[in-house]
Amino acid sequence: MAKFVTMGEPLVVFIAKEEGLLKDVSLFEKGLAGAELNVAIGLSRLDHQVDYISKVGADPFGEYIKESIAQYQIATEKIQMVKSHQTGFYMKSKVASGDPDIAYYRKSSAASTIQVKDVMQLSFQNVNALHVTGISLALSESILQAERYLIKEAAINEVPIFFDPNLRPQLWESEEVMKTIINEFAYMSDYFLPGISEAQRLTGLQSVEKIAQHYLIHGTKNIVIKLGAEGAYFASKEESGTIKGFLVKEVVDTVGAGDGFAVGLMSSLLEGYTIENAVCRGNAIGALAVMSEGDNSGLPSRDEMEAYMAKHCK
Ligand code: KDG
Repeated sequence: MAKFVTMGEPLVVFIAKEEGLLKDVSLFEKGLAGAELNVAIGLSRLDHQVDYISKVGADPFGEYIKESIAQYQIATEKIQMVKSHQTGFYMKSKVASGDPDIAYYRKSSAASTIQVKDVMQLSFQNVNALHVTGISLALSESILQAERYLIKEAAINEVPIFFDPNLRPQLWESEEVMKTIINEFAYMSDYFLPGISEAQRLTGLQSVEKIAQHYLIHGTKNIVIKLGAEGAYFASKEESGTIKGFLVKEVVDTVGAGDGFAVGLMSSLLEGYTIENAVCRGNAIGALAVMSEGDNSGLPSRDEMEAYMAKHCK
């Protein structure tokens, strides 16, 4: 099994149990969230090893996150608990269709204080892949520098970099800064995993072929563009193609679908499967993720994943 490294902000999520505006909802369920943590949980459910680097506050949310992570068999040694800053959280509405409303409470959170010195001891020996998302890049200058340090070290050590832009415009100071920094990381990545609307926003281009060409010319080695229910398009200098998506009868919650896709794609590639299988596994886990309301509660075990994929993937 492979060893992955990821770094980011874990959040507590309060999931509305009734429809309506967040300000009006009184019943919420507590859960674990954070894009990189969702990915770590998904990989660990498939029996891969994950080093998750983060910081939480020395508060009840931080304790809840650390204890829950340990239950998923994810190592917690690289999660620091600090007294100086609090753990972030967010609220998520319940909707009949489309994306839910969200409200963040994460400014100056503990994770936003991650800095280069927190990751300098990390060894890339025996690491098989680095996972990075655009959410961390938006949190603060210090975590941005730490992510830059990680991708440079990964490149030096020839460890493949998987980068999901996870655009969160509300976390960035401006659209221009967001596009510039996200594209800087995209051009350095071995696998860049945008959704189609994210890729269009980042490049101003419309078709998957033109978008792929743009990134491949700028240095991205492989691009996989998520097309929602349509599946996903992949391209490298050598090959390209589209892999059909899975039919989901009832979408419960779209948050976390992209993380599920990343889990499927990365785990399959690192297990030695083809890009076609990897994209199909990504589509499968993305579909499973939207069928449940938690940000990571739909991520499958290996048996569940295999049973679901059997009907559709080669
Ligand atoms: O990808 C899912 C994440 O969006 C969610 O778990 C919360 O990390 C989060 C964020 O910043 O939106």
